Amino acid sequence: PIESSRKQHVVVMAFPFGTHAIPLFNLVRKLAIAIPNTHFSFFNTYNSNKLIFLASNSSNIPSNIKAYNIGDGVPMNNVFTNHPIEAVELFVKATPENFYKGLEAAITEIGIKISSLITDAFLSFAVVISKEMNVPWIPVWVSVPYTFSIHVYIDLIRQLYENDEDSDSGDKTLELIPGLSKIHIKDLPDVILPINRTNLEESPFECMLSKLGRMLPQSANVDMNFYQELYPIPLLDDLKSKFPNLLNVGYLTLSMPPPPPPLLSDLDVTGCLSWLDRQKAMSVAYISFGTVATLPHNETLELAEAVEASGVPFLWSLKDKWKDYLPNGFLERTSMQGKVIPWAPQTQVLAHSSTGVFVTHFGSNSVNESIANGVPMIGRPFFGDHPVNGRIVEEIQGIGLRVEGDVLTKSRVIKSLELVLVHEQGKEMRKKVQSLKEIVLKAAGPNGSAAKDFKTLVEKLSM
Ligand code: U2F
Repeated sequence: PIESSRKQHVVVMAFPFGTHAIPLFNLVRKLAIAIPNTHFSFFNTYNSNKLIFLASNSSNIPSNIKAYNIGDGVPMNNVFTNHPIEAVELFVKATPENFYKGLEAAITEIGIKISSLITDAFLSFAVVISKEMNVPWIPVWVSVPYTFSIHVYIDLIRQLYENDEDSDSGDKTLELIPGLSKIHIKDLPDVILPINRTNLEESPFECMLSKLGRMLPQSANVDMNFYQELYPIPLLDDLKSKFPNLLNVGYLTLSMPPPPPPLLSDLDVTGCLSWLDRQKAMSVAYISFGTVATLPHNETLELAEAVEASGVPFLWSLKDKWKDYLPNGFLERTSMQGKVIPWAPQTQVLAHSSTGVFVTHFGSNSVNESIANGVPMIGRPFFGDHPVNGRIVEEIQGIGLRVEGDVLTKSRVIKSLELVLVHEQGKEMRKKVQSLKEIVLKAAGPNGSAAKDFKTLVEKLSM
């Protein structure tokens, strides 16, 4: 055994898609620093581990974390179609056997019995592993607590709405669920209600997610990528009554409080931060649709035309392979107005005083980062939790708007940009998001609720 002086052995299992593994890893890194005599085995696929370790500069990784690559389920010589969910389905089919293999390797190598199992909450089979090993299961919910609650209530929601054939049933709201009365049926992730999707048979991934509502209550603790102070009271009370050990450890893709400004040379490979330095305060539209969604060709055209016609300075994170979707001559014509870059240092961009609005897909981490930096949003949701997040931003928090019909057109984008950047309504949104930022800063401070909940987690793991 290589680590015999270490007392505890925490096994961590990641979900290697979207921006799930990074927040989980950031939590584990904080834990490893807080409990140096505990060993952390981090299981994730090779590709996702590669991304994390590139992003976090290996010298910053505590020595009591060891990463293991587990199988991604992709057959040899597999040719992917262009559908992002394909890799997810192959991975899910390979679970839990791929994780069991990792477990065997880690137990042999580390030589210490496992004391706790922390996993991405999506991995619902973890409850079985935790029972076999007689250790507590601690799921981490990366999305917002509202979607957590939707999964907890999946059976009730299905019972009430599954066979609802009313033509306006999508507009009904989840009145019966505490704190969710503004969420519409049509906002729900596809997996919740089969009427929302075209294929009636559940795929392996959907099957895994469908089980969550029954598995999560068997966990020891649930950790949220969220702050207790941001919940509507009915949602918090309800979840606390069902999950007395609910912990809100704060936004996990951000260092809170924010670190001092980075050395530009480290981060600003594209020059976007120094470009932002030259723009007027709160004038720039930052555009990014996250790591998974692809904006359709026609909407890319409409968005580009809108941005150009509006004259609003813009910074657009757009992968090189999608640049061909831009209108002819767009890059040349707008070279003084904005910048298109393949990847942005998003948290620094949102923290910059020139950024005035975030045009987003409403991915959970993006929304968190926008709130933490007090930036209002214009959103175009795609799938999963995006529509719920958009509803919260627009109707519950009032800190942004969802583009009409969830589809970008030139006129809708121009109208939305004007509304947020110029009109009184936009100023209201900014005020509200600024006050949420203040709440977050306080909650994330040394005496805030997130530090308290983190300490509780550390104590549980050290027992
Ligand atoms: C999946 O979401 P995504 O990965 O598409 O989106 P986010 O949760 O918003 O996370 C994107 C992250 O990538 C970073 C950004 C976020 O931390 O700061 N980023 C960046 O640094 N530079 C760029 O140019 C672009 C992005 C999924 F689609 C959603 O449904 C889920 O809500 C989400 C979390 O579960 O995972």
